[in-house]
Amino acid sequence: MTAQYQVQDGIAVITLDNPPVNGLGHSTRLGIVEGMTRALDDAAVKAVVITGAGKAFSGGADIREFNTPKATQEPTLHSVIKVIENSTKPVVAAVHSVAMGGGLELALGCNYRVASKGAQIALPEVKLGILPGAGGTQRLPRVIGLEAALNMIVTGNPVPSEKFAGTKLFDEIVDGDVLPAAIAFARNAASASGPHPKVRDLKVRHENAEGFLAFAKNTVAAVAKNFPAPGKCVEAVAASLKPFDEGLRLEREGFMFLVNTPESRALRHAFFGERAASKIPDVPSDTPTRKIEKVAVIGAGTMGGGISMNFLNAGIPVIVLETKQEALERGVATIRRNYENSAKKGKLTQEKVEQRMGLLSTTLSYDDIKDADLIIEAVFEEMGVKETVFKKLDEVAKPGAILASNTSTLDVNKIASFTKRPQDVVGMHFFSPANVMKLLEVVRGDKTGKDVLATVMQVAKKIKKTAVVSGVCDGFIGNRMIEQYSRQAGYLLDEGALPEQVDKAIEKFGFAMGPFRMGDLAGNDIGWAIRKRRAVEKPDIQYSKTADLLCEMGRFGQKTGAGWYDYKPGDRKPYPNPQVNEMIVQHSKDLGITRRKISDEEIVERLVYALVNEGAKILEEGIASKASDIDMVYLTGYGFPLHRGGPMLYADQVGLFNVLQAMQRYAKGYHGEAWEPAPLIKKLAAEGKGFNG
Ligand code: T1G
Repeated sequence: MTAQYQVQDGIAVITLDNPPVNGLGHSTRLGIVEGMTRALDDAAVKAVVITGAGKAFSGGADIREFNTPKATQEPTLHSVIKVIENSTKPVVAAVHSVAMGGGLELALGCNYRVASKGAQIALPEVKLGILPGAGGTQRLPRVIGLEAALNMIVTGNPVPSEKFAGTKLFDEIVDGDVLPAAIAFARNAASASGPHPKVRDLKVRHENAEGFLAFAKNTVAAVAKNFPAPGKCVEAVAASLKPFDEGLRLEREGFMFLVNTPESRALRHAFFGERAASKIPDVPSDTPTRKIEKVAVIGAGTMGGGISMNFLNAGIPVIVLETKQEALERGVATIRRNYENSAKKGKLTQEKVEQRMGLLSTTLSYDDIKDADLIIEAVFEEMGVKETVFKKLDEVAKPGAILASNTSTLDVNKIASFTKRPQDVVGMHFFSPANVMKLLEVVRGDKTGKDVLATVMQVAKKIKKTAVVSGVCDGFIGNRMIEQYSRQAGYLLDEGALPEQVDKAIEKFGFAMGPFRMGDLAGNDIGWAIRKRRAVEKPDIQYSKTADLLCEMGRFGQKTGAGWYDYKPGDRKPYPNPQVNEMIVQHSKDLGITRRKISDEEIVERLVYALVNEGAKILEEGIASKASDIDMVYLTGYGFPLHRGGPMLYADQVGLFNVLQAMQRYAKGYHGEAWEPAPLIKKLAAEGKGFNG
């Protein structure tokens, strides 16, 4: 049983003990009921206290049980709470550290609640695409009021316990150890005559509930267009104005609807995917890590500056190395300007700006970075330049320093070979703007040490990045897959589509930005240079020539005010350009292609399945160790819609059999060679399985 029972001088203490966060899995729920039964059967026991071992009271229902028989196996959390509410002896929740989701609902089922100051209190179910399913939407409004409860449930955000002082949520809030206080409270309660209060007996009062709820419903509908849960949360909380059992029934209906939605599966997939990404199959979680107390960044350009900010934000000193003083000054000025802009928006205090800038130093000499624990180069993306830098680093960096390259496609093994310490070399591929994008691709060289990987994953968490380990290949995970996506986008133009139709179709699917708007933002000349390099290295890979023709027109994108679209100064809105569209139509003629009407569905299938197919190859080659890693790359680095869960989960939801059918259809069309299905897709489709099990 993952709940302990002991009696302390007439007070029974039930301790949830299901590491890491006392998730209310079936065995824990059983343990609580067994403990309650023992307490009620023992005449010497006058009251009961429920608390949690370790770092949480309870992090809520065990979300790993969702969509498995255990989730609904009795005693369900509802049944556990009913046992507590029917207790003839007072039950006190001793809440510390974290009480979230079902954990808070469990506490709300008790007669009394004592909390330690600073405990994080939340009903975060909405972030998993569901709603509090064990009475939270009915009991929370009864103890903190309709508006405060609705806000907590619709946002899912944690609130420190002391904010609820004076409400019926907590009868006492204590500094320090909550258990002794709760036991004393229970002893007092036991001496008082019953009946002891039940939250369900309280009434929700609001002077204009109807008006408030109508406003809330409209507000939520406006911002949650891809997610059904927030709207259902409003409906469930509105039911708290009805008799308790009716409200509970309506809450249950809402929960059962949401838990089976694809959006909830996507959100739960992302929740676990984020955590699973930090686990590297052959790197034990107790691998010793190196201390990182001083970071050096080589290059004060856009990437170097953004990279530096991540460490400054985490309170880690950074020294930036450049070759010219004016480059250093420009870089530092950009960093300061970014912080000042955040301060102007109220996101940062001026004191914090100065504190972070105070951690930044600069130099023109490699000698000044020799004591850095981690050195990240963000210099020009050309192997010769990398070679010069890493040979120099090999000379000056102290033994044990981690030498990281921010390269976005170059061979990290080759870069490591420029040093006598390949075990200390790793790729840390940040995404622009590096101080904003959450994704960090950690590129593992053949010789990269396991402790180096463990250290970089630890540092990534500290600088609030979602780190995903990639093997060495051209483009690692994200860029290798986007290559195939871009190829299909170009082919669609050759066959009959125009940029605006392609972008609109995939943005309707949920992407933040379609391929042509993205090209204009990133710079079409970057892809142009890569295609020229590829033409030499991989002549068999064909692309639509339209992107090259566009660059030959000097239309590099927003930076030149014109790309696939036109742009007006100060306006990032894309305006279709007749000459570009004429060029595309003319190119089809030059190819002898009779342009055809292409459906939005085909556009979405070809762009997304191109990602899926390449992702499957990346999995087969071991470049990525799990499908959820690929999904995390796309959710955090490429604007893939969160409500779809990432390309690999989306393919699972469509069904790999159907994905394969579509790919085989496209294989008969224009440049069908691009649709050779990855063997893994054929295998899983034949077995009726998905990438994520
Ligand atoms: N179930 C199962 N595992 C969980 C879990 C949960 N609820 N919460 C966390 N974990 C795992 C997590 O995967 C990781 O595992 C480890 O615990 C540490 O997590 C009926 C139905 C609690 C604030 O949404 O917000 O109750 O990677 O790295 O930073 O209405 O975890 O170590 O193997 O995040 O200290 C509602 C989700 C559930 C809370 C701790 N509850 N969790 O943060 O550690 S639905 C939640 C969190 C529900 C009821 C409904 C955080 C945390 P591993 P961590 P942390």
